[in-house]
This record gives sequence, C-alpha cells and structure tokens, in this order.
Amino acid sequence: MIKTYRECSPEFFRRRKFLERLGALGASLTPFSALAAQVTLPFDNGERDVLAFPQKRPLIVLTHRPPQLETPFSVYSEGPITPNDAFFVRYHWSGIPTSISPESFRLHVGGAVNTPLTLSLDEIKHMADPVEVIAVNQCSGNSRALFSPRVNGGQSGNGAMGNARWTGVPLKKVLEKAGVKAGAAQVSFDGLDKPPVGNGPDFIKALDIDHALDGEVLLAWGMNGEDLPMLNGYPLRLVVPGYYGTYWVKHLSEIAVLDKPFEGFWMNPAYRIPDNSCACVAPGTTPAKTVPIARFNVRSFITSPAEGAQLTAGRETVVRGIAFDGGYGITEVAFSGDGGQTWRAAQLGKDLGRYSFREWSIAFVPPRAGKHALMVRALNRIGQSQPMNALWNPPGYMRNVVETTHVVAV
Ligand SMILES: Nc1nc2c(c(=O)[nH]1)N[C@H]1C(S)=C(S)[C@@H](COP(=O)(O)O)O[C@H]1N2
Ligand SMILES: [Mo]
Repeated sequence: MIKTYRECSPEFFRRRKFLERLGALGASLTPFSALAAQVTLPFDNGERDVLAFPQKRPLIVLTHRPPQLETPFSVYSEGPITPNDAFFVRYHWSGIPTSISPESFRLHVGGAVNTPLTLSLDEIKHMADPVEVIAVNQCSGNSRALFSPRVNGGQSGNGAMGNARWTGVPLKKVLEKAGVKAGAAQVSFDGLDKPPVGNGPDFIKALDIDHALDGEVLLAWGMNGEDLPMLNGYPLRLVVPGYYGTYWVKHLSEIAVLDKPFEGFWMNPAYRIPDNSCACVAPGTTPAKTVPIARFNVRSFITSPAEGAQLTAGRETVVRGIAFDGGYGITEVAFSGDGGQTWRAAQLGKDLGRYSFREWSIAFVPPRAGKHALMVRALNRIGQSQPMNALWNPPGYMRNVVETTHVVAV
C-alpha cells in the first residue's frame, strides 16, 4: 500500500471544509482565541493560523510551504508523550515527499565502507532486534521568536519540541554490516526532500564517526507505536537522542561514510553556535569562533496552570510541568511562586529515561489575591541549569532561560 500524503490533503486546505471540521474540534481549540482558527503568540508579529495538515490535528502554522507547524503549548499538559498528530513539523525546503511506497523505498549506505548496501524497509526492520527510546526532539530554534533583540529565522514560540517513543535499529548495526573503513571521520545523512530549485543546498547533516557508532543513534520507523507520520519523516528517520532536531534527518535515503569532516551548507555555516560554554555572545555581536550545535541544554516549563490562568487565593493548586536536558538526566526541579525570591524542590514524576521529558509537580497556595509570577528551574546530573536572564546568539538557538508563568489569584 502506498502511503499518500495527498490522499487526505486537498480538503484540509479548503477553508470552508476546515471550518466544518472545526465544529467537531472546537473544544480542543478553545484555549486560543474567540476566532478558533487563529492564535496570537506572545511576541510582535505573533499572529498565526491554526490549521490541520494531513495526519495532524490543528497546529500553529509558521509556514505552509513547506509545512512548518508548531505544537500548541496546551498539548504538553496532556502528558509526557507528545501525540503523533500534535508533534511539531520542521522542514527547510519545499520539495518534500508526499507519497512514498514502503515496498520500493530504499536506503543506500556508501562512501568509505567495504560493502555498499541498498536496503529495503523490510530488510532494515529485520537487521537487528528493534530497540526503543523515549526521546525529546527539539528544534535548535525552538523559542527563537522570544530572543531580544529579535533574530532572523523561523519565528517559533515554545512549540518546536516534542517527546516520543521511537522504534528502530541502531545505526551502528547498519554501519557494521557495511563495514566502516579505517580512517573514517564522519557519516553524512540525506533525505528524500529537495530544494525547489537546483542550486539550493540539499539538506544533508553529518555526525562524527564515534557518535554514529555509539549504539544510541537509531534508524527509526516507529513513533509512539505507529509508523512515522509523513510530515515527521515517513518511512525512516534518524533519531539522535539528546541532540537538536537538525540532526534527526527525515525520509532518510542516503548514508555516506566520509574520511574527512562534511562541510556542506547545513553543517557550515548553518547550525553553528558560539564556541564557548554558554553558546552565547553579547546581544548584537558576532562570535569569533563557532562549532556545530550539539546537545540540548537544560530546559523546564510550567504546563499547568496556563499563562494568565485564574487561581483562588488561599486555596491549593497543583503546579505541573516538564523538564529535560541533553541526556545526562534531570536530578532536580526548583519552583518559585514569588517571582524567584524563594524556591522549593518540586516532586519529580516517573523516569521515562534520560532523553525523555521528566514530569514534575508541586503544590502551590497563592498567599493573597493579585498577580503571581510562577517560575521553574531544572538541574541535571552534571550540574547544568538554566540562566535567570536569557542568553543570546546570532542564529537564535538554544534558548533556555528560566520560564515564568503569570497567574492571577482572586
Ligand atoms: N529531510 C529532512 N530532515 C529534517 C529536516 C529537513 O528539513 N529535511 N529538518 C530538521 C530539523 S531542523 C528539525 S528541528 C527536525 C524536526 O523534526 P520533525 O519535523 O519531525 O518535528 O527535522 C530535521 N530533519
Ligand atoms: Mo530545527
């Protein structure tokens, strides 16, 4: 059976039909605004359409072509796993595949290997025992629109992240089957999507050979127990636990082992950060030296109550949220109900693995009527935490300032 993105597509783009569909979906859209098909994110030019693309519930539209969709923040309060139909979508070029036959799909493995391979999806699925990992996929530019001063690039709010259970085989097994030649430096990854015109740089990413062979990087076909949605990389994608989404190449079709570092556009100059421990420079300045972006820094969010929620003074509310890092593991989450003056340790939820969202919760009693600033700050196993004041870099990557949720008690 051919998986076709288009077969359920045209209707979604017709507004009248969309509004009909909204009848049924109205309840899930009510948090946004009176006009349910639009939302305003909390920054200048934050007006966005909210539309359902194939296999997706209504999501926040950054661009239509290619689809770049942000997860509505309320989804993160539904649980630690982001449902497939709510998972964000990011592409660089509009030439995306819309119909892929799982029978004729092939993955090519070549370059500095002893035996180049051409593998069917079925062969990949049976190459080794499938493994599963629950891991966060977060775009480097998640929260970019909140940078001050503003920077160029996709103006995302906080919805370019998601946590899923990925099923696949270790990349290591496939590389071992091909036989990596001595002296290999990196491995490059290319997907089926293409630039709209010939001279645009194809989206190709690379990992160091040791990373590619670490056994944790997966060739994944499963997401939360189902096939990958088309827009999240059907039928096969790279999963690079702990690393920014840019490395998680979708519709993966070409793997090449390289004897020297890959220097294509998407590794250099794109997706680079200042070469220092904060990945930051003074706002408005340019870093002297850059390196490829790598692991996530520490982040945490309050998912409930929502921004602007009304609480009752003197009555207990359970504040909940999520925290995650680049894979060292969250060890502590601190909560402040008074704008950062005093902090208490929150209770951590179930540990779903060191690459997953970690839920947390804490009881909070608004001491009096009026405004309250709720804040959260996480700490990981190697002592990394979050800055009280936002860090800045020219491409708008890795925002991880301590977040504040404003509520009113009556
Ligand atoms: N083939 C392909 N893979 C890609 C991209 C792309 O443009 N093309 N974008 C990357 C980026 S920058 C991110 S953040 C993630 C997003 O994954 P998602 O769309 O499944 O959420 O996909 C990555 N993989
Ligand atoms: Mo990204």
